[in-house]
Amino acid sequence: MSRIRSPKFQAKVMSAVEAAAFIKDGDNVGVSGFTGSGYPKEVPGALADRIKAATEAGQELRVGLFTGASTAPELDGSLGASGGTSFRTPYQSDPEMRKAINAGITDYCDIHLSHSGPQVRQGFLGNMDVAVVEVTAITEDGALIPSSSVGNNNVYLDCADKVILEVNSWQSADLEGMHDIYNGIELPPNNRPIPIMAAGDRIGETTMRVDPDKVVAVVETSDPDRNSPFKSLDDDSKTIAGYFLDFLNNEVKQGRLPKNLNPLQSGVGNIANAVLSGLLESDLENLTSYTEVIQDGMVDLIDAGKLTVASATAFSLSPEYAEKMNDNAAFYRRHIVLRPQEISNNPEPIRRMGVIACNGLIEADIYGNVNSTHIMGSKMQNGIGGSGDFTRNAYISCFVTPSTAKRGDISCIVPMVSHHDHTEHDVMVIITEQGVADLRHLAPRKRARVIIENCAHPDYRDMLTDYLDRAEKTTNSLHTPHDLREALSWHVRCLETGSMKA
Ligand code: 0RQ
Repeated sequence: MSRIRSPKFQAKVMSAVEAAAFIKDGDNVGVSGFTGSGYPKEVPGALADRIKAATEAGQELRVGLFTGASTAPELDGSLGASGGTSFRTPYQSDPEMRKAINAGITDYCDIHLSHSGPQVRQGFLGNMDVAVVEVTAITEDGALIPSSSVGNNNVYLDCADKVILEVNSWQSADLEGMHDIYNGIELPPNNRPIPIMAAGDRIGETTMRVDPDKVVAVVETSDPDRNSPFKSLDDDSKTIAGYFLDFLNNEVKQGRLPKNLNPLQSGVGNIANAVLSGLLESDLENLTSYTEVIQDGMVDLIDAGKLTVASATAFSLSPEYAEKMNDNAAFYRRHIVLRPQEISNNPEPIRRMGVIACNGLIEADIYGNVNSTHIMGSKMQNGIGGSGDFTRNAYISCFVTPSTAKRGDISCIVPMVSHHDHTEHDVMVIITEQGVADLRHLAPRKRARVIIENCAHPDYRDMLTDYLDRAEKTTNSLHTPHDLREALSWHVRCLETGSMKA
């Protein structure tokens, strides 16, 4: 059966090149795509070609690019390399886009994922000119069946003047029914409570709406999502996962968490995936997840019957698991709900359900402030993504990281973070392969000793202790002792010599 069941939409089928011609210089373009899934596969490449041709002809063709989160080489890669992206928001992780951002070619506005859709609705980010959204199918009456991510699609479809749809037959037709599209978000003062009481609650419709008169083009594709494989689990990741599990088990023992825990949120990356693998080997049962991405580890937990339901906005699967999802979507849709990111990352249900958040970091300081986004204070890595949405509102907020980076040359525990994303007020637990720092109920000077003792790598412990001792002396033990002359000399030393040890 055709994936485009509506004759009205069938009449708008055209090539990607023809569709991309609807995008003009200066347009803001809202595209689908979240952590390598559900992004348009054809139109961005055609747009990048137009940008290159325009540049060669001495003409200006630059666009503002709005997504759900990170995408893939066909989108962020090609548009980043083209030099034609004047603005980018929110999370990204593509090397070409990162290069354009750090070179100042692309203005990057690193917005919390839960804020990005609402800020478009509110008009804070300018007019939304064109939406380019991948869907699995279009029904007879013009409803859109989402694909492997929802992200901000509903927002871009609502707000854009023109809409281009990519219908992707690689996505499983059985994804139909997995999504929960809530259309109840209004602008203040008309907003209403979001009626989600448990991770698996369904409160909306399984399809997205679009005004058919706004749809200018429909493009067909059968290209797969480009998800990258996770690295095989190394010893440090396994150790970190073990510490996280011990911590959770102790919370259960102390009566601070129920036996099946509270809903879990798990960030992107290899360590987050390792943590999920650790849960697989644990005795924990009947787990739930209220998170933003479904990773391989979560699929394993569903298969093992340990995770009853996972709510997210997207898949973030290895190629092998993406195929598995495609083959078995009819089974998984009984356990997975994919929602718009203005719901999956919304502080209200996260706080109400007492989500346990677990995210990666670049560096943490001895007081528990966290930098998730910048290398050496200046170079953008990926962005804050959903880590702030979950960390600030979690029942228990955890960060997991190896204690060092760059083969041990850089300590991930530093005197003062070189960029602030999550403050000490939001960060409850830090875990490295060295151990766990439970910061709850600790005042700053005690936090510092615990973080150095339990989380810093032994190669850096003495240096950090020495810093703290001297800072206490210099300030006469004020509330949060810092020697401001010394604090950032760590990073300066590393910039000059390539190593903090030098
Ligand atoms: O550099 O790429 O040159 O090798 O930073 O580090 O170890 O690969 O990091 O994949 O675990 O991600 C914070 C980036 C960690 C991620 C971050 C260098 C390191 C490497 C990447 P290379 P790793 P991971 C839900 C939640 C924000 C968004 C978020 C992230 C590169 O977790 O993007 O949490 N978080 N969202 O060598 C200098 C240090 C360093 C360092 C690492 N201290 N100093 N370089 N690196 N630590 C999902 C979404 O929101 C969608």
